[in-house]
Amino acid sequence: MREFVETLYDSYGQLFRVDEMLFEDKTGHQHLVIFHNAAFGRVLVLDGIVQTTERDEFIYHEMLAHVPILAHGNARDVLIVGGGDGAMLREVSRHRSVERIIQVEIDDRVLDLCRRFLPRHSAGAFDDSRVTVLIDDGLHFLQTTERRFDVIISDSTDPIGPGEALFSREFYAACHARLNSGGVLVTQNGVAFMQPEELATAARRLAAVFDDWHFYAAAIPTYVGGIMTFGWATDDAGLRHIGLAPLDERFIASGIETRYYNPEVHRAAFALPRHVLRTIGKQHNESRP
Ligand code: AG3
Repeated sequence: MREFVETLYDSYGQLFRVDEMLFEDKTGHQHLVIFHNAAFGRVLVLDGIVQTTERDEFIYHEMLAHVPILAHGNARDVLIVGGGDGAMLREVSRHRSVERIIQVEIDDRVLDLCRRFLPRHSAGAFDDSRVTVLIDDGLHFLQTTERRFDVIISDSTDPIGPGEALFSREFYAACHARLNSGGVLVTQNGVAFMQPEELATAARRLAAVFDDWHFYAAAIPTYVGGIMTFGWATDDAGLRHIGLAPLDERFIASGIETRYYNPEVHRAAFALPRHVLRTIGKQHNESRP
């Protein structure tokens, strides 16, 4: 393979030059490819869809980890569903105030191969004593565990293949049931311009389960087609409207160095363009509490 063409969309996509093919195989769950590209570094592809690259992964992982944890302000128990490359775990574990992190990943081969070929993603986070990694289906785990969490992060693939269950009403309901009061769920919901139906479906399902829900956004170069939206769901409406002052205070106290996240970006990310609002069935951004 000298070039990789992403197959997510029928009539539009992105092409990478494969400068070095590092690994290609079928795991029990999905087709996995890791290659090197001069512009993006190492690239992980699952079932023909780019999951993460060394160059731009920080945007996605910082926004899915720091926004909920800093908005919450007192997160001790964090659950990561999916995220086998380990970068979400790396960002979550930067919060010294988090006491326990459980990661549930369905595909153990993704974990092993990413530790081997994408070591900068996890950057040692799997060795953190606060971390427990379970190989399980995320929905099954949530429906059977007795644990509760302050923050749940769904770091999934698209709703095709093994990731599909992580976009179901049952999954959102199971997350809701396992959140402590004041807890928050964040989810990966694809590129709004290219995947409006997926987004609209997620909005309806989150709305059916949580008192307060919205989406927030970031542009990630290798999730092509415009801004990606992240789901935000909680029963505590105040979390979404947290002011700059407390965020600044928490962010500084955390001592975390970021490359994308800052409190202004955090707040601004919840301001959605009108076509996205229309897709999720809202009239306005509800940016004032
Ligand atoms: N999971 C999100 C991949 C989304 C790709 N989809 C897309 N472009 N619509 C990434 C896992 C990183 N830890």
